[in-house]
Amino acid sequence: MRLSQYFLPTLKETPAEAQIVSHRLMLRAGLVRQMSAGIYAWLPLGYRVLKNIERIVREEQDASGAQEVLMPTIQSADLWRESGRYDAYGPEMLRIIDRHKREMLYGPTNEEVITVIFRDAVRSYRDLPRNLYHIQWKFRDEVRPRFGVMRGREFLMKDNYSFDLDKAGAIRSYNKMFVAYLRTFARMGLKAIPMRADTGPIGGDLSHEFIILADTGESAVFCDKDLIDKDILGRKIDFSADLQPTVNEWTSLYAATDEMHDQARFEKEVVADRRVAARGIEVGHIFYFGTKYSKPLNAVVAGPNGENIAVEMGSYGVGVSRLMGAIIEASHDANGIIWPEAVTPFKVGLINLKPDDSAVSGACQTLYDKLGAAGVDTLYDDRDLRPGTKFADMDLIGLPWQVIIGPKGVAAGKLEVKNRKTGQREEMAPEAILARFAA
Ligand code: P5A
Repeated sequence: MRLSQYFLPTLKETPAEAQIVSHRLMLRAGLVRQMSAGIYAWLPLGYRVLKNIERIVREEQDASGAQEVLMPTIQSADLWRESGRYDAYGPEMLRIIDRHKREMLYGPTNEEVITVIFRDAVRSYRDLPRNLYHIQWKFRDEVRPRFGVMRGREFLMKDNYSFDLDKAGAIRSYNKMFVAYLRTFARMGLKAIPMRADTGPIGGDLSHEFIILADTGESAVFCDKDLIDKDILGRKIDFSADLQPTVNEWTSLYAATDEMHDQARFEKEVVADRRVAARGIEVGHIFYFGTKYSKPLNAVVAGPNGENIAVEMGSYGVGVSRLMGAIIEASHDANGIIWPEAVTPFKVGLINLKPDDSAVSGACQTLYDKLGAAGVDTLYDDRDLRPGTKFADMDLIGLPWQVIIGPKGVAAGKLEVKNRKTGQREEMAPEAILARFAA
């Protein structure tokens, strides 16, 4: 993509309304624009990142055996009356009346809808277990939408729902999601720590929040430092095997959000120099709630002896749009964003220092074409602007690699490659650059 033709409205000034760094950088780097309180438009650069985050979430869901569906955003109020949550959900629910005076709502979550889809389709225990997910916009009329996409009113969530015959099966499904979540966040370059959590309006008695540590996080959290150092990506995970031992490795170490925290237990279980008291951002939340929805909505299957059994359920959420803010909170410096390679909108930023010099522009064009042919996503800054402006913009938008091309480098046959994260610079021949990034 040529930057001269790209829709990238960066801002020089720091927007006054943005209180935390990720929100400021998302506005300044031209990723999103606020349309109303807590409601955002995604601009080309931001939308590319959102789709990359979504792709990682999807790949890990598919690998765990979950199946993708797409449910509507608008739901009927009657359905929520059946489950008993219509009144209980309160003012966070955006209620809508259609032209026939029917009461509708913009879904804040989908337990009711999926339970009914399942109920109307599945009759026998032989059809269990099932795990269905979708990636869909939600609306919650938060009292205080803030921190940009981190606490929005309209936001993108991956949510899935598991159906099992008994509690043991439901725990197996829960464990699969637990491990899939560890993998999902690790692939985005995040250290997400599962913490015992409160279940709130979703319900149930077993629940973990996945929290990344950040000073600007909304919740106070407490954990064993060993959890921060644990690695999941180095392991081969077999989702058809018993995952309880893996889950136990994480859950046996102390980690709790504010509401669940027990200071005496914390001090007993964790030696002083391993106690972490910090702030965190919740990027995922998983729940086991048994028959809370299947009973009132009558989602039953015939068991092995013909008896009716209400299915055991869990639900699992990832804040897909929130993750963009969370990743920036975890990865930035004074000059701007530093995208992890896994989610970056473009891998390489190519900077032309002298667009009016035909040798320089020729060298840029050749490398740009070759990178494109090799499948390397490249943003080419071919604009007629001062080098200083280009350097600042490229650092601000945070692509992991910069290739800087000027008259000296072209004459010497060596181009400058800069690593955005470390700031390290290398002189490399164009062929070597190509080989490095195409790999
Ligand atoms: C689990 C999936 C649920 O809604 N039902 C379906 C369960 N859980 S949750 O914890 O309420 O939300 C799941 C994740 O969604 C993100 N999230 C938000 N992101 C941005 N703005 C918001 N206002 C918002 N509210 C929730 C969080 O990442 C949360 O973990």
